[in-house]
Amino acid sequence: MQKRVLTLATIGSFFSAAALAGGLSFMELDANGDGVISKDEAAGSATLAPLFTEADRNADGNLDKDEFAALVEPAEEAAPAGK
Ligand SMILES: [Ca+2]
Ligand SMILES: [Ca+2]
Repeated sequence: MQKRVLTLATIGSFFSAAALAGGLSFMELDANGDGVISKDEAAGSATLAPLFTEADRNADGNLDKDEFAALVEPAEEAAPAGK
């Protein structure tokens, strides 16, 4: 089960993952409003579920807002400067 999730996350490149996740809303995904997206909450999203393991950078089983932001927003430093 875990292995399958990892494989799916690995197949999608980081950038396509970010593009996919761009349509996600943290508040919608955080169903119980505790400020983090648990694995169970992520499982409710066909888009986020396969990305969860990759997105959970500190591997605590929850996506906090920083981890979620890193997933949905491609690295800012890669964007052209000025606007
Ligand atoms: Ca939650
Ligand atoms: Ca985490």
